[in-house]
Amino acid sequence: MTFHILTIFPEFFRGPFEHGIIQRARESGRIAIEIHDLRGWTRDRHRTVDDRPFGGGEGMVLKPGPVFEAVESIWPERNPDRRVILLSAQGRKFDQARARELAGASELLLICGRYEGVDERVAEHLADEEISIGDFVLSGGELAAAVVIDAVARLLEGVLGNEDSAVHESFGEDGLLDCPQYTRPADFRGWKVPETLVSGNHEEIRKWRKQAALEKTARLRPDLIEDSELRTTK
Ligand code: 9D3
Repeated sequence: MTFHILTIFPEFFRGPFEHGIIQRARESGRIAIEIHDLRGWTRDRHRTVDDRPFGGGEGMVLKPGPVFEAVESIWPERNPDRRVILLSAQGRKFDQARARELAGASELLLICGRYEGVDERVAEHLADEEISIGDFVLSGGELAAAVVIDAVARLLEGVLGNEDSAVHESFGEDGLLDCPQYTRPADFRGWKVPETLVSGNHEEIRKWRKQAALEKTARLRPDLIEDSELRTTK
């Protein structure tokens, strides 16, 4: 899959995709990430990408012109497998289900919002969807774009090694968090690894893990328990 990022901070992405699983996926050609500088589609001497909001108010708004021209030149032809996503604080909240859906596209183009916002005509007439990564305020869409790309890329065929299948992750099959994990030493500063895990009894280990996952989910993410009960009783 090819991911395109449209941003006024192309240097921002020097770091995030140059490590680990994403780096390996790029090297093997399973994914490509192209960074596009929005200022490349401005026409004035100052390469202006923002302007004051109609109706007054604080801050600046990303102008529609350069954004439309950029998308239309990156993709002269649109088709349903090429999805344009606007990252904005007003978007629909991103989750694993949305990541799975986006993983079905052939190419994604992520527009990173900045300033106080993006001219609404981008959301209405250019983007296929508007996505937020959660209910907190970021300074722009760049970190959010990196989050979306990471979550989508690891769902693609061949991106994860087979010892690490995406099917078995939290928010996978049962909608619960993963069970707690431990490694050596078995006694660290007097805190011991649960007896069952070192017992070698695989049936007991399986039961312990299921129970521990349930307890941890109930404690940290009660919302997930309610959702999974809703699913199983319907
Ligand atoms: C809270 C009122 N406004 C800020 C003074 C609105 C606002 C505008 C622009 C808040 C954040 C931003 C910049 N954020 C993003 O572009 C953004 C974002 C986010 O802030 N939170 C979660 N996901 C995303 S995706 C893009």
